[in-house]
Amino acid sequence: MGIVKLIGWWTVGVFLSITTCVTISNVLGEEVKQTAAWSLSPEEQELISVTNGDILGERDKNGVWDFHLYTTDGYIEMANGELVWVFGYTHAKGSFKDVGEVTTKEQVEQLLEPVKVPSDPIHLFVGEKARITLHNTGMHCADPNSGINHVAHTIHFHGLDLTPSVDGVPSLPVDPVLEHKSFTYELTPQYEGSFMGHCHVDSFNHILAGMYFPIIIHQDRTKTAYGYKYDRDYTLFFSELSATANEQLQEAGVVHGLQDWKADYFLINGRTFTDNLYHPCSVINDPRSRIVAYEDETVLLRFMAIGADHVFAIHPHGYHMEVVALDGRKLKSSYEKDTLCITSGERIDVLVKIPHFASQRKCLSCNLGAGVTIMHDHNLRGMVSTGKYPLGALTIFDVRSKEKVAKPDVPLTEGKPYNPLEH
Ligand SMILES: [Cu+2]
Repeated sequence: MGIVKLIGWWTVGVFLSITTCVTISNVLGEEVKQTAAWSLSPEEQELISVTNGDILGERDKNGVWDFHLYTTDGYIEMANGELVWVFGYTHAKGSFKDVGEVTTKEQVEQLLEPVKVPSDPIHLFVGEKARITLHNTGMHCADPNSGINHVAHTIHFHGLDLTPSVDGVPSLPVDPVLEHKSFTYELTPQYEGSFMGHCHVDSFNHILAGMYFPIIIHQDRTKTAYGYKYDRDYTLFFSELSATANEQLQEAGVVHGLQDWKADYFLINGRTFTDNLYHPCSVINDPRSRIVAYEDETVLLRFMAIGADHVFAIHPHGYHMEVVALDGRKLKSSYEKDTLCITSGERIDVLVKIPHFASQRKCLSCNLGAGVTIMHDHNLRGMVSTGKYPLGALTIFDVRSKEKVAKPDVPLTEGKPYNPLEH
């Protein structure tokens, strides 16, 4: 009962009757369309399956992976309708290609994807060299008199064991990337695992304003991590965001009383849950964050977190998680948890084994059948954004029965014709 109280009976009902039928099919349809639009080669298509649909860098004739990241600012829309000014990394539309130096707001809008928090993951491979070029396009939506204009940025590759020249700490020994300048970081990953990139200039303000992204390093082209096989792979980045502090940076360039910094939003992959299940900005309408899996499958979840002081306590209903790696290193022996604390800078990789459910019962918050269960921050501060509950770090396991896949010609009991995009 306590579980149901957490999100309310109304939400339970709507979950079961609407979400899995309508909203999810729309999102999956969009994913397929997007992949088609990229016109990928068969090899690239295979890699996209390893990266769970995330786009890859370009590969030059010597096999070196090439990424071009651009720093810029802009607005992200939250599920409560608020537009929050952020700055962070982005890339060319639909790719990590080099589109030259970008210096004006018009060029940003024409050539680059809108800024996201966190920005898109970078996928690398062990032993394969990567060149990551950072371009600083400047700020384009800040007050002309704000001190945030013209600031420099870097990329710190958090968790990678690298030489100081590519460590991204300003002037140790490489100067940060000034406005309208660029710098190329070259590295060859040694270890597979889950890592993150973030700016290291004025770190408190730049990171918390939005300058961070996941880095996933694969051992090979198969769906394995740390020697474990998995069927599906989700990266869930938990973070804090203060619209109030960001607004002060946008207007003045300094945050007044930094010791009182407080998160207005607690995010999973840049979004909050909201009781409007149709809202396109909700965490469960993000295919990167809604955990879709079928019976008998093994799901790899890569948790990572960044923030000022919040400790997220990740709690999935209906499943225990097998912790297989901490901070990008395989554990000598795995262990099981159903509540996992994670704080700024940490990465925790877990496997969730979805049982073969004998029944077709749909159930919220129990493991009696395929269906929807929630996973949320049990440190309940993280379930309250802008003073409202449950506007916070909550997503769902959307577990589907294999029976429906095995019999595509049999209409579902709801009377709808079978649509592979829906199931
Ligand atoms: Cu920066």
